[in-house]
Amino acid sequence: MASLQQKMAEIIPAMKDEIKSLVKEHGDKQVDTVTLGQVYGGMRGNKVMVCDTSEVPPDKGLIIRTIPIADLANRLPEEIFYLLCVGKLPDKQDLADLQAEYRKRANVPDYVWKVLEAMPKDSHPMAMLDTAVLVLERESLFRKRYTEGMKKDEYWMPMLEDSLNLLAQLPVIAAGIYRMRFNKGPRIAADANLDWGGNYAHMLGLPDPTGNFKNLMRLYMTLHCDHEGGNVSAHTCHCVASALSDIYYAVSAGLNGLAGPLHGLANQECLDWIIKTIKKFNGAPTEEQLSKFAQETLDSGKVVPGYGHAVLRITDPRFDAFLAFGAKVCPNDPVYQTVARVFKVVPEVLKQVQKIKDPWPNVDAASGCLLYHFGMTEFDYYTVLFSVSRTMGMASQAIISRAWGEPIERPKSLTTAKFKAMVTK
Ligand code: CMX
Repeated sequence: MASLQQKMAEIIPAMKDEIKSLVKEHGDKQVDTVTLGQVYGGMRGNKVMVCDTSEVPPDKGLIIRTIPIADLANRLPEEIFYLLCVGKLPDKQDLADLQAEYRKRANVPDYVWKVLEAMPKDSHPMAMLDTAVLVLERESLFRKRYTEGMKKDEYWMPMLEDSLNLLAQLPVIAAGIYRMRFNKGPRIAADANLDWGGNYAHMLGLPDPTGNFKNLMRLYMTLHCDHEGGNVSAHTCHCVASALSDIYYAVSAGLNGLAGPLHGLANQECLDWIIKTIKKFNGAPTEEQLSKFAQETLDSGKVVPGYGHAVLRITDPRFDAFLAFGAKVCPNDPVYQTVARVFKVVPEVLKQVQKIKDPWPNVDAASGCLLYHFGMTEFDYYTVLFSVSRTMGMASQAIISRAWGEPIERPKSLTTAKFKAMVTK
């Protein structure tokens, strides 16, 4: 057994005992109340899920286990996956072992490419990625072992094996989709000397004479890894996995949610918005012009993409990390400068709209301009990058849920007539 599997095997029994006795001793205690407004308002703020990999306090932003994301920005994504699963950062040997596991498992079956090639040429890259993950379900060790009658205590082990296989293959598939969908030429083979994020950048095939595109990919993969349990992709993955569906079914479902414009697709919308302003004003717009353009966007009934959040009430620390990276590598790029200028004016515009609870930028507001700087101008692809990273969070959450034996999710729904009767009697 390799070290991640070993480490998880060491910590899981205590975690299970803790949850079991917590629920046994305090299972009848109230932890939240639900208002009718929340029922009709997307369950915003209802504390009804468990997620031990990360949390997002509204005034702090993402914390992985106990470490704020800002303190992890220089870590490799492999280290982050280990941290998500185990609760501690890996040492040098643990990291090398995990990287070796990824290398060993990175071969993508031929039938995946055949299915992708058969899809219409103008398919959205997210539809291609989600399809590829679903097609790979054929490989699921969990499903095989479950059919053979494995014991409940062992469920998490093939979930971890499947997750490692999926994570090893995702950058290969995602880079292949980029090259196929945007006519970039044949697929590029992995470089055995590179780390997971660096290899993804390498296989995308964009020119990278300084190595900074690889650094951006490492940062990108680290920053997007997880965002607690209630966001659409994590929640969907969680719900599907609770039926004991394997990780391929569950992650593919979660990624379908990430493809929505109010969630992961916002990064492509955001850069589109920025480029539109640059085109409209023939170059990087002034603060006054941006302020006016933001107001026009609101007046036309659209959202300003990249701003606002269902949970956060501060500037997203992941946005800060991207902005700091841009200040180092491309401070004079007009698209980067526009993003930085938008940050100065848009919160003030959004603050004037009473209903908007969070006028601050989220992660999607800054990532696109950096991709654009390095020559990745195909906006439709951006959410695929987000997906490769977010699979770490979805997979680690699913492995942990299966390890403590989380039951199938089944909240209760009522008709509007029943709710009406409840609140008006
Ligand atoms: N521009 C315009 N209006 C906005 C807004 C924005 N950036 N952010 C919120 N609002 C509006 C909402 O649309 C909502 O209007 P209605 O009541 O008319 O429907 C109102 O303000 C209240 O919304 P809220 O409670 O502040 O925010 P929600 O929790 O409902 O929504 C989010 C959160 C992210 C969907 C919303 O802020 C938004 O649409 N932002 C732009 C899209 C975006 O950047 N999404 C990416 C989020 C990060 C991610 O998940 O990847």
